[in-house]
Parts: sequence; structure tokens; C-alpha cells
Amino acid sequence: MDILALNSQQQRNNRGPACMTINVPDTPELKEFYTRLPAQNLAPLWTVLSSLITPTPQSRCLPAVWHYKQIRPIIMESGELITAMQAERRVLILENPGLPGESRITESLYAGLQLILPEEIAPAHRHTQSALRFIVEGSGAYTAVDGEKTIMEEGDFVITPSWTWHDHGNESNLPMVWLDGLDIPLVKSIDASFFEKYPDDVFPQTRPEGDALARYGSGLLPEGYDEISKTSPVFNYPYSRTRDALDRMRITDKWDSCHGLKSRYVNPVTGDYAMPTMATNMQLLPKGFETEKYRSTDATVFSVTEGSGCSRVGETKLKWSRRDTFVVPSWVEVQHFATEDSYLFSFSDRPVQEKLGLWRELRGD
Ligand code: 1HN
Repeated sequence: MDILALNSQQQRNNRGPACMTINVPDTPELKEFYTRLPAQNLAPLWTVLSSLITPTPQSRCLPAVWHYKQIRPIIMESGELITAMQAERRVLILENPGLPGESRITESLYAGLQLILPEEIAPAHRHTQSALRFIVEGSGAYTAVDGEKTIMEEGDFVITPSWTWHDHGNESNLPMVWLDGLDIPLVKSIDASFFEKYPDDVFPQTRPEGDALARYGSGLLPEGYDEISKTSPVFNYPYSRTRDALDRMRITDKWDSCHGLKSRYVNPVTGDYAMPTMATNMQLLPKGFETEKYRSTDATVFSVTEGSGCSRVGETKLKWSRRDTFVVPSWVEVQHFATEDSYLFSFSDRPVQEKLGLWRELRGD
């Protein structure tokens, strides 16, 4: 079957066309022919075509949940075994069970839970991979980006743009744990990784704390701001403001049947996603709300900020509560059910897919 001849209905159909298999003959002559190809760095397409070009996404990524209650003791144990300085970053990677050993939570994205203990410093470095932090536990630790600190609180969404110097420190008296999301596999797939360590542990501070949010997060843009970066100049989106926005929308707005009340984090300069490679969102599902069936091509990582509930992800039922992380693979049908008012943070590679004209969604059946 000619894959280019699929009509749009077939392309949209979640099962795709009935059959894409190619009837490959299995003659002794062909078998012998195949044996001579590797020496010339050649391979036949016809034996692999149907696994290369599938009618619909056939992800190796599996639905999965990490229950914070279960893994917190292990994260804390890592804190007794290695310092943040020794580790550079003391992180336990959230490995998708379908992609073991690949340091990824979806095909394109990395996630991990990072621990920073009181008085620790995670030393300054920079890399081309973009990073997001979503604060899961603790209050008062900081991250610094290119000379500006931001103090982090639970539920804050914090950005480390590509190739910016960053270090973290904890001047509070409590451990802090956050969810890291990085575009590591995406950057690896195009071999565009660069990394540098700063000669000192801490990058010098050049602006006061809160500068970026005041300057760029107040509906203003300073005259002369013309170096428009691909990443939002606001690098901490405090949860207090995010939650307030959703709570106000709740009073007047209609619920989306698939998402409840959902807002994306945006770059205030461009209106585009806050980060070039990762979409980030916060959604509110009110107690008792069951979303309609939904699927999209962007595999999505969720962090439960408040509340509890469960999600049906394909055939898998995932129960979740506050501080848990769960993942929904590409093109697997999802339905959420909230047993309490629930606030879910999520991220995916949707901006990349949209810019390439590849992003698709299917609402309902
Ligand atoms: C990194 O720089 C951080 O800065 C976290 O906190 C996780 C995973 C791989 C590579 C660099 C951070 C990372 C990372």
C-alpha cells in the first residue's frame, strides 16, 4: 500500500488503515542478497518499512505513575549518600518503564526529581538543553539564571533557558525537591549538545531577585527591548498567581470537556509558549469532574500540584494524588477523573510538533 495514498480519514482514524504490511517474499536468493548488504553499509527498506512508517504513532513509551509517598524516602536516602556538589545535580531520573536505561520519560523528553538540602549548592554550569523546574516540595531554595536569583515555592514553574548559566542553592532549613523537565533526548536526536562548567561554584549576581518578573511579567516591556529570545524572559511563574488565575476563571468560564480549565504558560513578549521546545500548562479539574476521551501526539508528563484522582490511559488505570508524577504516551487515549479539586501541571514537546506541522489531537471517540 502506498502510504502517501492514505486519505485524511484514514490518517485520522486511530487504528489507521486495516493493513500496512508488505508481502515480502522470502526466497533463498533474497536471503543470500541480504547477507552481502551490511558490508556495503546498505539495508533493504522493504523489510522494515512497516515499522518505520506506522499508520498511527506506536510508542514504546508506556503509561506510568511515580507515587511521591513511595519514592520520597529513596530521594532522601540519596541525600545521605552523595552531596549536590559531588553529584553536580542530585537527581533520580524518572525512567519510562518502556524505555529502561534511556534516561527518558517520553521519546523526546527527560524528567527527574532533584533534591537540594539546606546549605547545599549545585554548582554553576550551562548547556544547550532547556530545563524546566516544577517545585514539588519545600520552600525558600533558589535557582539563579544568568545572574538573577529566584526563590522557589511549591507549585512554581521555573525556566532555565538554553545556554544560560545556572546554579541552585538552599538557604532554607528544609529539603527542596523539584521535578526537572529537559529536552535532552530531543537535543540528542539532532546532536546539538554543548555543556560548560563555570569556573566558580556560583555565577555572580548582577540583578536583584524578582527583577525579571517585575520587568516582564507586569504587562510591560521596557523601551529598547529588542533582543527577543526564544524563551520567556520571565523565569519564575509563581504558583500563587497561576492558581489565582484558574480560580477566577472557575467562577465565570465554561469547562473544556477534555481538559477542565487549562491555561498554558506563555512568553509575554511573543504570546508563544514560554519555552521553545516544551509546552507547559496548569489545569484545574473540579471535584467529581470526568474528562472526555482525548488523545494527542505530544506525550505528556503531569505533576499533581493539589488534589487527587485517577486517569485511564489506554488500558491502564493510574491513581494519583498530590506530588505524584504520571505520563501519558503519544496517541494513547486519556480520561481524567478528579476525586478532589485537582490542579495538574503538565509539559510536553507540543511546540516542536506544532512548528513542524506534526501535532494532532483527537477529541472524543
Ligand atoms: C541539569 O543541569 C539540571 O541544572 C538538572 O538542575 C538535570 C539533567 C541532565 C543534564 C543537566 C539542573 C539535568 C541537568
